[in-house]
Formats: sequence, C-alpha cells, structure tokens
Amino acid sequence: MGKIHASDEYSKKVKKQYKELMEYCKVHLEKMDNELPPPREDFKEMLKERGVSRRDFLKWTSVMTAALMLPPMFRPMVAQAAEKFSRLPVVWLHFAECTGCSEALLRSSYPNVDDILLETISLEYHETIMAAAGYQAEQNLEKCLHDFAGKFVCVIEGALPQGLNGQYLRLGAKGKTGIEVAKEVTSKAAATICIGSCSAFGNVQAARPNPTDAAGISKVLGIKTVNIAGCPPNGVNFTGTLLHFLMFGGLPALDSLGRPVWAYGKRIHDFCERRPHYDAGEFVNEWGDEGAKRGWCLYKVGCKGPYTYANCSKVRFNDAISWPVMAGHGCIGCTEPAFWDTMAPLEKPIHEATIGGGERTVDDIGIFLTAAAVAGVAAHAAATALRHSDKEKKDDAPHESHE
Ligand code: FSX
Ligand code: SF4
Ligand code: F3S
Repeated sequence: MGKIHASDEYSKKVKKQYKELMEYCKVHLEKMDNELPPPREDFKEMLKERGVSRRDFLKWTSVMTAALMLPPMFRPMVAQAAEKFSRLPVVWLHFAECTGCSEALLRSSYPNVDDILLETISLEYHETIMAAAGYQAEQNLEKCLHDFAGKFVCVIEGALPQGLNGQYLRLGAKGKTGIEVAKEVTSKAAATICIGSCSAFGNVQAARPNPTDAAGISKVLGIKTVNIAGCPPNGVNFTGTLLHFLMFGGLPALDSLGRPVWAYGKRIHDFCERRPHYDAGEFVNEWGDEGAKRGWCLYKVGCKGPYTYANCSKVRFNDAISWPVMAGHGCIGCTEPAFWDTMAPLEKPIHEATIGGGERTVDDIGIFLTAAAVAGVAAHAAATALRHSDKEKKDDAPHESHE
C-alpha cells in the first residue's frame, strides 16, 4: 500500500511539473510570436502546396513530440513551433569541412515536414547558397548581426584550424580568420548550434596528424554549443533542436559532449534491427558471404554501433527509409569525437586493434563488448547524472529546457 501511495505521489508531482512546463512553453511561444520577424510565407499554405496533408502534419507532430521526449499533450506546442520555424533568424557559417552537412539537409529527393522546415528556415546568411558575394556578403552579415543581435541562432559547419594563429583558414573579402569570424558571430547569437562532427569535435580536420591544429568550436572558443554530431548529421536532430529552442527558449538537456540527450542518449546497437543476430552469435565474416545475404550482424566487418551514441537506428535517414547498417555497411561511429582515430580500422572490429587481433570467439567478443559498453554507459550516465543534479539544484522541473 505504502509503495502504491508513493508512486501516486510521484505521478502527481510529475503531472504538475509537466503542466507547469506546458504553461511556460505557451507563454514562451507567445513571446516569440511578438518578437520574431513576420512570416515570409504562410506555413499551412506551404504544406498544402508541397502535398503534405493535415493528417501527415499531425502524424509528424506526434513523432517529433515523442522524439523530443515530451508527453503527447505537447503536440499542439510542437505544431505552433513548426509554424514559427521560418521566422527564426539564422546565420550559418562554414569553416573547415566538406559542406556535406548542408547538402544532406537541404537536398532531399521529396519533401517531408522536416525538409520543408529546413528549406524555409530564415537564412539571413549562408555562404553556400546565398547569392551575395565579397563585400556585399559581409555587409549582409553585419546588418544581420546588428538587426538581430541576441536573437538569431548561429549554426556552424566545420572545424577551426588554430595553427599559425588561425591563418590556415581565411574567409571573405576582408580575409578574416575563421576564429575571428566565429568569435564575432557567436558572441552576438542567442545560441550556437554546431552541425556535424567537424564543428562539434574537429572530425576529419582534427584526425591524426592534424597539421593545422584544428578543433571543434566549443574547444577553440571556450563556449557552450549544442553539438548535432554526425558526418553528416541527421536532419531530424537539427529540426528537433530548433523546435525545442522555439518552444522553451533554451537549450535541450545535453550529454557531456554537448549532444542533445533526446537524440544521442542511446547507442546505435540498442535499436539495431540486426541486434538479434548479434545476440545469437550470427555474424557477417566477409563482404558478400552467406551471413551478409541473410542480414546478420556486421560487428566482425567493423560495425562500431556498440560504441556509438546516436538515434540512426531509430529515426533512420531520408524520411526513415534507411540508415548505414540497414544499407549493409557497419556504423563507423561518426557521432563520436575523434572517430577517424579511435574507431579505425573502420572495417575491422575494434577489439583486433585494442586486444590483440586474430579470430575471436563470440564469447570473447561478448565479454569485451559488454565491458566496453558498461564503461561507456557508466561514463554517459555519470555525465548525464552530473548535469541533471547540477540542473536540479537550479530548477526542479522534469525537463531541462527553460534555462
Ligand atoms: Fe564535417 Fe559537414 Fe562530415 Fe562534411 O559541413 S561532419 S566533413 S559531412 O560536411 O562538417
Ligand atoms: Fe547492429 Fe552493428 Fe550492433 Fe551488429 S554490432 S547489432 S550491426 S549495431
Ligand atoms: Fe554515423 Fe553510425 Fe549513424 S556511421 S550515420 S553514427 S549509423
């Protein structure tokens, strides 16, 4: 009886906190409505024109609400935030990278709600797709920093080379270093979102031997960034982060690496459709073998899913059509810092490099992976718990959003 009573009390407390959070969200959305520039296009009309029915849109709000780890009562708020999406001023910077992140987000074969949102985002400045060049482009940036100071979101693709005082990367008509541009823009932004593992952690530019001494934005500038890791990252994780920002005006709960917990809180391995084969010891041993034809686990041909925190196996890519492991190649761990160095060789199991190589039995692999996974989960849980306890001291709400 005592236990039931305690759980009733707990559920009442949680309900009350969610209600308060919803009130907060409503007030914040209203505030955004008054503060944001007017819409350039009518969102509902736009959905209609692109063939997205009301039913599709409602379905999308349910998926997104669940993805953001919010209860269903937040669906109308997610819909309202989506309507405001195209009004949020965004400055999008490019540093050392391949531009694959922009390509992945902005080029879709057919539109779903996420794609439409990304297409209509209010890009005040985006070096890859804007028409302006040279001094005119710099003027656009200066105007935006002035007009939307403290209100725009800075999105960054690419790492910052630090060697020779940043001289390996000079940009624009005035030849400023990447570090100078990044400092100038992020200091005026309401929030900085690093899109892709390059801006988040340095990625390929920072891989050994890292001749330009490249690193991620947070490390170089010493600022807090939201890191939408992946090479390239999943558009859903970016859309969700912006929706969260519109709904609560703050950053979502982040793990110790700055990644939103709602998107990067679980391992690829935990939701992989090949997982039953891993558990049964059924592995692909070489490309094209019988196991490959049967869709068995890719661990022995290098899958790093057991060490990689991301939601690829859950949300997939391109309107949930597929993801790397489904397409037949192991995960290379692209959402983890320094994965080019730590996950290499990419088509061999990690244990061959770390515990001596050679053929291993499934039991060996299991023991090694379990130990690695426990260590990873423990580190992740500890970091998250630290953040939570830190936050709880400030705020007893069930969701770490309105910071
Ligand atoms: Fe990096 Fe993005 Fe990989 Fe490329 O810009 S995360 S190299 S997909 O393009 O930054
Ligand atoms: Fe899936 Fe890779 Fe885990 Fe195998 S090792 S179950 S392919 S994530
Ligand atoms: Fe990257 Fe692995 Fe997902 S390679 S895209 S984290 S499946």
